[in-house]
Amino acid sequence: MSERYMITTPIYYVNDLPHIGHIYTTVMADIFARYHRMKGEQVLFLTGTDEHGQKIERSAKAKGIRPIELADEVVGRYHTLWKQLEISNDDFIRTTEPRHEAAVDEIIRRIQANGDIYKGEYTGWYCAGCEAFYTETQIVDGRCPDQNHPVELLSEPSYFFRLSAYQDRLLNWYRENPGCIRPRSRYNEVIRFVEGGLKDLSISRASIRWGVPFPGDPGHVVYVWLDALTNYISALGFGSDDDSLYRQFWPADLHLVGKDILRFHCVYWPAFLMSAGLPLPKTIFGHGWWLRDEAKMSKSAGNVVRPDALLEKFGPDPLRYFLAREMTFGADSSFSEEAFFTRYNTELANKLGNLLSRTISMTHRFCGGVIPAPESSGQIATAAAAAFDAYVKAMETLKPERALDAIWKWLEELNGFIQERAPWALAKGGDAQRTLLEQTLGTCLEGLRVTAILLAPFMPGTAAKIASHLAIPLPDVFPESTGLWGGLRAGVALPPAEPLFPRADFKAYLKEATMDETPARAPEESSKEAKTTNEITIDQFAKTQLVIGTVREAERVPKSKKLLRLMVDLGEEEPRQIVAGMADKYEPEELVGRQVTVVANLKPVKLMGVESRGMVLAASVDGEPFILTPDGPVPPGTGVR
Ligand code: ME8
Repeated sequence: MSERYMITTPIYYVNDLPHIGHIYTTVMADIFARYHRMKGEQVLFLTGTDEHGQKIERSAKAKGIRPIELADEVVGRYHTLWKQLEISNDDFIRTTEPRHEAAVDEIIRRIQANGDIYKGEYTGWYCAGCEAFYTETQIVDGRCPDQNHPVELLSEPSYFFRLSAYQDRLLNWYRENPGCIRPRSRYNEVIRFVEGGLKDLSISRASIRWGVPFPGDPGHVVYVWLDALTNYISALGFGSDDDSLYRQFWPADLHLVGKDILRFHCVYWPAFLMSAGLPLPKTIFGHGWWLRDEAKMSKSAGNVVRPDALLEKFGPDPLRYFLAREMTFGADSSFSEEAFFTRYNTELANKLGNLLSRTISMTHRFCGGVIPAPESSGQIATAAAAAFDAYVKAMETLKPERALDAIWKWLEELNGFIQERAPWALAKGGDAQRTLLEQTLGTCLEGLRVTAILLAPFMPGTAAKIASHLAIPLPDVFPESTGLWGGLRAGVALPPAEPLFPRADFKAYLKEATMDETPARAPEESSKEAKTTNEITIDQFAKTQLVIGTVREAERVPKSKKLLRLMVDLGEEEPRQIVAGMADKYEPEELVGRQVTVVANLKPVKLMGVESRGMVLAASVDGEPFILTPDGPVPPGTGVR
């Protein structure tokens, strides 16, 4: 029987559409769920929505619809978004479902049977306009926070939970289980709070209608947090005839929540469970907040980032990657689109994407597109095992950003290995260098296969794409660290490479995002217009001298990140010096011997002080150059018609 692992997100309120904050918690939970599935464990990953209470009642009223209609609409948005983001939740619980109400009923009956519920008076600031109670901290200058109505101090009958009786038991639980609240700073924070003393908690409201009726007293509804927290067991069938999932999966291994709701999860929830005689969750992790301009991103602050534009442009993986990479799990972090583009271009496009496309294109050029066998052991195989061990250690200690660090460190090694071996130079060494060349490229391809396995929980679509580029499926389960290396299928033909992460232009994105009513014009449309207004005759075209040349020398232009100085043989007496902006993508050594298409009669210009007498043509995919090479070798100077 494999181990079982249960992970949850908070259930989100349906009075707001999801934003980056909600996405973050759910993506991180998904990464851990996928990681544990790949460990061969039986995973139950739960998310859902919190649909009862005053907030929802009021939001629906403001829209002139019933609360359940509002809930249905927002739940639809959540389902679509989780699908777009490849969230692999096993269940989605809604607090308005009968299975949930049955569990709330059952937990309250158990708490009641334990003598922890009594009837008393709830006193709060009542707003007649909203028909709602507010707490002292919510009211502003004697008025309600949302509508600015006057409020008055009123009491209503309420059921109370004897939270005060649980202070010592909670403190004992924290002390005996130092890993029950993570990270450590939050653990200390909760202990300090509980040491300060606990008051009994009002767990029913007579003034609200939208909720679960209080067992035995339908004039009250259950307090929204007791209702909501019970989702973690109602989804498992607790309180129903079939509670097999509850027996199999409870207690949860990890409740992942934002630090805003730590107290509910670390104080109220364990106390309710203790009173009901149920096991307590193993770990509650309170992660930090995404901030915007130093403030917590939230609907009420009006500073939320919605994911739509980024998801539409990039698909799920770059956003999943960015969220996991940019934030230290547990700490706060500022969200900025600029940081997203920077990571995307420098890490995903330039490093990972480029490594894959270079390795595959060299395999096509130097090995006829057939996968060569990797080295069976050696520096790179050892580094792969070390990266895997570091990655596992980081994931097991809830440090996902360190797991990504381990992957990047490993990719740097792989990159360094290619540079050192220089397959483009080995390719010129004839038969003597053949074996080394093949082993080098095989090792790089195998390294990329290992990378895909490690990336799978973070970027499932990208991992699958890399695997299909390498013509081999990803394993469902991590191999043992000793069996990680060597799964590549030598002798199999490689499909042609497609760019994994085309470079993205932040300025263009901003321009599009800020174009108000006018929808951004699709690139085909604008080029259509260019065609009709900028037509040229064949004679005009003939004025451009296009010729094929062979690169004889290549080096970086000093102090420039982008420019390469090429000496290109155009069949003339002397090779031509041409400066090309390709250093992001191509190593100088890779280009030597390669045939390129050149505009030969361009007026000379100086670039970074170096004269350029012509231009090397390349297809440009979002700024990433793809050199145009003839279909087969031709004599230097051959014209292009
Ligand atoms: O609190 N940064 O629901 P909610 C990071 N229904 N995470 C954020 C965030 C931000 N700026 N903003 C929101 C509720 N989150 C209750 C929960 S559970 C039994 C009931 C995430 O819709 C984070 O996980 O307000 C936070 O805890 C949660 O969304 C709050 O979602």
